[in-house]
Amino acid sequence: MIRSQSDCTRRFALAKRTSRTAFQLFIIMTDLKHLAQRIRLHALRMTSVGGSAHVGAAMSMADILATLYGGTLNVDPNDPQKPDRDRFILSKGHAGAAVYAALAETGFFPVEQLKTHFQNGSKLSGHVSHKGIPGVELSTGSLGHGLGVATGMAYAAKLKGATHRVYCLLSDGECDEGSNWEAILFAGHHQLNNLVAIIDYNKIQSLAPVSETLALEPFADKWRAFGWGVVECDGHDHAQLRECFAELPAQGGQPTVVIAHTIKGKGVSFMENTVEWHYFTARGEKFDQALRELQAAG
Ligand SMILES: Cc1ncc(C[n+]2csc(CCOP(=O)(O)OP(=O)(O)O)c2C)c(N)n1
Ligand SMILES: [Mg+2]
Repeated sequence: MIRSQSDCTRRFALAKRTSRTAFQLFIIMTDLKHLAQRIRLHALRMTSVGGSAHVGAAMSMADILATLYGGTLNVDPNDPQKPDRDRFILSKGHAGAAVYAALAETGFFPVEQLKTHFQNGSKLSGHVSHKGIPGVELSTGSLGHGLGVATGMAYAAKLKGATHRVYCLLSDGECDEGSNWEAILFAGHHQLNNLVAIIDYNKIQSLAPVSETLALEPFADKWRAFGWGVVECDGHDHAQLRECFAELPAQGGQPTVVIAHTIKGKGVSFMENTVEWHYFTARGEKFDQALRELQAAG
């Protein structure tokens, strides 16, 4: 069990350096579960105290973030700007609370700072910002722009002969925007096998299901048709996520998309699979119940 932030950081560093026994693997899985739960707990508190929205969006992607920051990304909290670091861009910037939580939990800045989220004068804005926040590569919030930037970064890395990867986490609703499909076309054409798109496929957008707003299916086929390697997984299963990320690129000379099937609001019973908890803020009895459920699971 992760007892503290430094415990968590030390374990992941150790696991990265050593060859893993079954026991070590068990420890990693346990740690990822606890990291994900801590991200959820922070996101709940941050959005409630600050009175911001998008808690369901943060819960949905907590396991993806835990897997990325818990050993997948080549990033260093002690040297956040090192040139060969992997780049991570959150395109669904409205769920920035979860990224701030993941960064704080893995040592990029003090966990204490999370308490300032969405307060006047705070650097931790509701939509994720890179200004003054180590570990954040790009401010986002206007949907449909993250993948275009990530694609440009991956293209530039290729031209320079750099070996790092560029990861971009998108929402499903944002895939209704045409700007993404231009980036997808470009990345396929240029065979950017250093680019990884991850879709938080929770099937719900802000006011309605994605299938009723502008349907994406057959989603995987569309990516394949644009020249991407496609892998699908349960976006709450750390072992499956780790496996997807361990085998990049999915197809030799192609960019990869990981379509992660998720549940919006995952981890809090009354938030799961609901449209309302995209914008609602948990207060009073709702906050207490959510806290109890997350603490019991973690
Ligand atoms: C260009 C743009 N239009 C509208 C919005 C307002 N908005 C915020 S979140 C959201 C949709 C949320 O659903 P989804 O994209 O599926 O993300 P999820 O929260 O489910 O991960 C919208 C339309 C925005 N942020 N940017
Ligand atoms: Mg969605």
